[in-house]
Amino acid sequence: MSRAFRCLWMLEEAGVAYELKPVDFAKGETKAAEYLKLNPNGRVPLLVDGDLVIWESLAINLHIAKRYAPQFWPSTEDQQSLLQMWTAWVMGEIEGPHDAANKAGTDLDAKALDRSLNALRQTLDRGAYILGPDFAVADLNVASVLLRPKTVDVVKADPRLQDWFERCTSRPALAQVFAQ
Ligand SMILES: N[C@@H](CCC(=O)N[C@@H](CS)C(=O)NCC(=O)O)C(=O)O
Repeated sequence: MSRAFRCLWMLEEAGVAYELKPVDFAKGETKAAEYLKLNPNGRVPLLVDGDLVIWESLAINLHIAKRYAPQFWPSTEDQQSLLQMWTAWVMGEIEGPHDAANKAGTDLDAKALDRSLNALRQTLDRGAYILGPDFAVADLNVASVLLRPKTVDVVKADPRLQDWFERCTSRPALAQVFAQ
């Protein structure tokens, strides 16, 4: 029940073997000295992959896709730049206001969210998925941020967005994560 599910989803899509080490932030385990050495932000998720220690859920996903799942990684530099754009967009435009509303204990501004989602509508007018005809890490990153209680209703209110969202979130790899 944390943003770690995003990375588990990516790992399942990639079909790569991994070991899940639960860290209970409610019990302060992310603020323990040993954990802070790995992630000075004191947050989950965190991935250790050989010598690489990487945090930030969506950056972790870019790493997993790039290293282990070429089928989900864009083949051209331009597409890779667009992938970075969508990842930055969903963090700044969608997750940022969501977290701010959570912290303030207020409702999310659904109208503002709906306006932000115009960017997604526009790109989905051109293809079945964000960067083209196939599901890829851009879709996983964007859908996984939208898969939050306050945003999901706004997404599902629009049939075009809902169709893409359902295709992403009904993937067996995500079901596998929730079955764990
Ligand atoms: N931008 C970070 C946010 C990480 C984050 O806020 N994680 C939460 C759990 S979903 C956490 O560890 N909270 C514990 C805390 O802030 O003390 C990411 O996407 O990885």
